Amino acid sequence: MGEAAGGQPGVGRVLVVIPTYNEADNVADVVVRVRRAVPAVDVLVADDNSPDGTGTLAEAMAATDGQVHVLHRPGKQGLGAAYLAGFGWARQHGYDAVVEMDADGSHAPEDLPALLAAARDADVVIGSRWVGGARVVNWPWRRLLLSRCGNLYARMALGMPVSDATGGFRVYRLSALRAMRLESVCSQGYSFQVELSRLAHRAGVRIVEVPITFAERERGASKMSPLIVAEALWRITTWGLRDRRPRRWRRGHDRWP
Ligand SMILES: Nc1nc2c(ncn2[C@@H]2O[C@H](COP(=O)(O)OP(=O)(O)OP(=O)(O)O)[C@@H](O)[C@H]2O)c(=O)[nH]1
Ligand SMILES: [Mg+2]
Repeated sequence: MGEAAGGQPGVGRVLVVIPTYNEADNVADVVVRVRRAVPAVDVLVADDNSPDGTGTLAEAMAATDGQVHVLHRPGKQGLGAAYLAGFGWARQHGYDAVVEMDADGSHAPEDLPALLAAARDADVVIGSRWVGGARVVNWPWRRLLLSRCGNLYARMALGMPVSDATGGFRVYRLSALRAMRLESVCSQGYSFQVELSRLAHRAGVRIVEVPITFAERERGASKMSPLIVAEALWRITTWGLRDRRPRRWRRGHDRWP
């Protein structure tokens, strides 16, 4: 696996997992920028058989760069399923940490060195839009409001000291993912990020937030939908109610580890 064999100091071998669905206009740019920003990391594009040929483009990059890999999945199954498959691939291939990152340019690969530096003293690093020093560029006010309110609700309902529980630019140590018991994960859309924040908090792993510059996607179509927002609201409410119940009422996998 090329330079990645040596890995990141204090973190080990890192795999950047980039889920894609119809990101033909973005995938090459983001992969090149990741490889340039941190040459030692490997990249896995987890593509859900995008009709626009994103998977084929990623395959072409993999053919010329031994640190780029592609996981072809049979069809669109949601962000959560693509990430779980990517995490499984990382475990099988002996990585020590995974990075979650969108393909649409919203997450700047140039912020990756700061996230990986923070991972030296943490199990989970969240690239945060809502801590001091962060910037959100070109987001319409409706999206800003949705993100601020969604995060406020998640923090209150779940009692988590996390400012950006919905953000999808993160580093997880594999040891943390093991402690978080991902077998119980049920989210399809971006409530996946909230669900993993909750599992990390409950597992008691070290979580730190690092400010990032987040930008609105410039090319390609968003996969955000009212259904995804509804799923997040519904799940956060359910988890919040469940977490408040006395421990003896909870079913098996919901007990504290
Ligand atoms: N493999 C896979 N990737 C997906 C799926 N849905 C979304 N993605 C990818 O997940 C990342 C985030 O999706 P976006 O559409 O940008 O969603 P978002 O960032 O919440 O919404 P915007 O702010 O509107 O961009 C992108 O890289 C998408 O291509 C899916 O079903 N399967
Ligand atoms: Mg996006």
